Amino acid sequence: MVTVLSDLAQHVAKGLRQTPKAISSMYFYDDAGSRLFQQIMELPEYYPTRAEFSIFREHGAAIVAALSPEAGEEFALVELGAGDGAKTKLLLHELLEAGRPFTYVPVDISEGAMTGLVAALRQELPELQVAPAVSDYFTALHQLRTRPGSKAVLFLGSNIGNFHPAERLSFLSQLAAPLAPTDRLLIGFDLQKDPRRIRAAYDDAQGVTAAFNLNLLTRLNRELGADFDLAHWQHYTDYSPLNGAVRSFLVSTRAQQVHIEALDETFDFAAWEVIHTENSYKFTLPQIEELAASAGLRVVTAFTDAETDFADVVLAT
Ligand code: AVJ
Repeated sequence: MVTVLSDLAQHVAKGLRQTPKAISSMYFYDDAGSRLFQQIMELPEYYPTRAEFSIFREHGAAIVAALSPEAGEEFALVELGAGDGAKTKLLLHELLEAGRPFTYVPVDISEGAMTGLVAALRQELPELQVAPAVSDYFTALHQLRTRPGSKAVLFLGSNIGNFHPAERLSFLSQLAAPLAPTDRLLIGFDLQKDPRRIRAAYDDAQGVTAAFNLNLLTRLNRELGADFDLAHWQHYTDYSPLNGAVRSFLVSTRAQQVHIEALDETFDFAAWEVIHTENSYKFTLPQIEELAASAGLRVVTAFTDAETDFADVVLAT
């Protein structure tokens, strides 16, 4: 019998056969995961969203001016990983007020998040032209290459922090490749700061981040017929100021076996063995400059909040 395995099944098979075991944070975002991330953004410990909000409130007009082509030419505002688009709405308001002709192209991997965003935009900004796409980043990059006309690409919220350093550069180079000289890229970077604040942002007191991480196992149970018993798994996270990486893990609190029906395979977990589920890198401003230069991009302008917790950087080829 030939079985066609889903992307998720193939990824999990590979990730759980390797040492250390790992599953990509991309798979956090089923509809429940997207809703949990929206709750994370409201947490007192999770400062990045509020910091980026404050940058957009303070510098929205300057950001919009740096993003849109001068001649009043029609352009596409493409947002990768749009989520609930809450922060982007500030920029959309600014662009509409400035009378810039554009179409908003939100891209997100979660169908539920996209449906919610489109409905909210219809309501709040009925004059806005929206062309949504439900896809992962790689499909989105492909569509970007084939999209004619001027564009500005948004990659906010420190989503870039999820990439390993090597993948980060290759992703950024691929983002840069289809850009014409007047096109722009706006990227949000979480900055290195008090390590205790960073760690707390990924291990909140209410346990919402734990629920977000553990939801990955619920997803595998539902979508792949796995039998993870959530009573024997824990969320754990650490931050290293040496490389700026927050790493998140699911910890097996006892020796156990997990069967995954879709793979027809049983996996062994030793007591305290982990599944590495996420990296969230934090940056310094010199690192951002260096990254941009390596990808063949120049920094047009960079905006930070008053506490220098976060940076939104406008880049061009
Ligand atoms: C959506 C990738 C920006 O890394 O800060 C939040 C996801 N993970 N808490 C981040 C996340 C745990 C978030 N990003």
